[in-house]
Amino acid sequence: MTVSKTQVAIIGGGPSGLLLSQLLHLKGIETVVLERQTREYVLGRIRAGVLERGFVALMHEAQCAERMDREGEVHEGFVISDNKVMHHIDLEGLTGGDTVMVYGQTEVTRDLYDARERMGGIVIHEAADVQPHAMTTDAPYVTYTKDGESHRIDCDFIVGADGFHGVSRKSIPAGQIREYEKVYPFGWLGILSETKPVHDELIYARSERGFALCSLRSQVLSRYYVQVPLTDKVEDWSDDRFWEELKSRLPEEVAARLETGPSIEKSIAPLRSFVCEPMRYGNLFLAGDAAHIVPPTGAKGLNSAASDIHYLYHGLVAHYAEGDSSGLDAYSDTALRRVWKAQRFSWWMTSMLHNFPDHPEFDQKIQNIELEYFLASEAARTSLAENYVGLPF
Ligand code: FAS
Ligand code: PHB
Repeated sequence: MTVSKTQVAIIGGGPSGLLLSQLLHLKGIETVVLERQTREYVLGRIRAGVLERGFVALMHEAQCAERMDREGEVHEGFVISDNKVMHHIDLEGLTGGDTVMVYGQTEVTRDLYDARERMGGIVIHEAADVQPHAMTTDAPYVTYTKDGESHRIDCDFIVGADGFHGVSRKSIPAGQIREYEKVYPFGWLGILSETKPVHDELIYARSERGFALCSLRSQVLSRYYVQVPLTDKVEDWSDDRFWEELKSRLPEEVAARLETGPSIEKSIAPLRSFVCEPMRYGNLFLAGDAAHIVPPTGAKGLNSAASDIHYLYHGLVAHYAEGDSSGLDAYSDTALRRVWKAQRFSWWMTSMLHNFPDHPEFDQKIQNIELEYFLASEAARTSLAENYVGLPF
């Protein structure tokens, strides 16, 4: 077994782990990132598309924002289509100037990988059997295997940035954490197509046939979703069937100009809300999807990971630079306060825009009037807008 040492061992080479590694590096703090997949596999996953202003600021602080600023699209608003009537949500006007950046998670992750490589970062891919140890001692360590060789990394802190299905949260003794979960009775069927986006802003569509979302990655790459029953399988959905269903959920004038084409990615994601409390166990800190999951309706998944990383980064810098561990000690409570606000918004957007076929009639009536109220009230739209652009860190 080879033994090495670092200051912060990070499990997971997704956006959370890579962003933290990059930020800490710039402050002279050593990290090692252990990722079980190949870089190509990680970059092959199609996920988030909308970045809050806080995430954009962190990418600048990480010196990884150059391509995002060049190729990303700043969006000043989005559209809610309520039974085919379009309502513009003026994010910039309602928040006094705040906007969001449309730039895919795949590109964020690519930029972070490139920066880590450019700056000599240690990212170990295809690290198998990663396991945190001695988490409640002052000498925690992580073991893993690669190419048949066993390795151990001694460290001061371990960060579990290994997503919902990772090993970190599952390594915490059951009695030490509480888990909160809500599973929604439907999923999102998403496709990526090399077509011109149907609208210059995102369209969140509520229709009698179910929810749909029109998004984009660039002016030549579109991302679309439709709500589907949990029983559906991707193979049930030909491209033609997808396009017809999407059109049926959009206003006629939008459907008429929809450019269709072959899907270059097609997948169904289940929707769940999940939070693990606390987000710390001894010297193991959980961040991002390892600690919480939201339905993607409010575009808060990746953006909730960003605020975790912000708090953890500042806590670790204060610890190493000033011997002040108050940020680390407050991390879980501080992160969870913002996580739960993102949970609330994601649950609310999901509850308001999706069809719940098994809901009692009273709930259906409340859902209808909720959207009608929010679209008619400037105060309500302001609340929606300030959550969508991202609450302050
Ligand atoms: P990630 O899951 O991205 O990264 C964790 C990394 O850890 C992975 O690369 C994994 O391979 C690695 N790992 C796991 N176990 C390991 C182990 N034992 N050892 C070593 N490495 C291990 N958010 C949005 O805002 N909008 C969306 O539209 C959206 N769509 C999504 C669709 C899907 C199918 C999923 C799963 C998520 C989606 N999300 C979306 C949320 C998503 O963007 C996450 O919030 C984001 O990936 C969080 O990043 P990480 O915390 O880095 O976790
Ligand atoms: C996406 O572009 O993938 C996307 C955008 C906004 C969301 C969810 C997904 O709320």
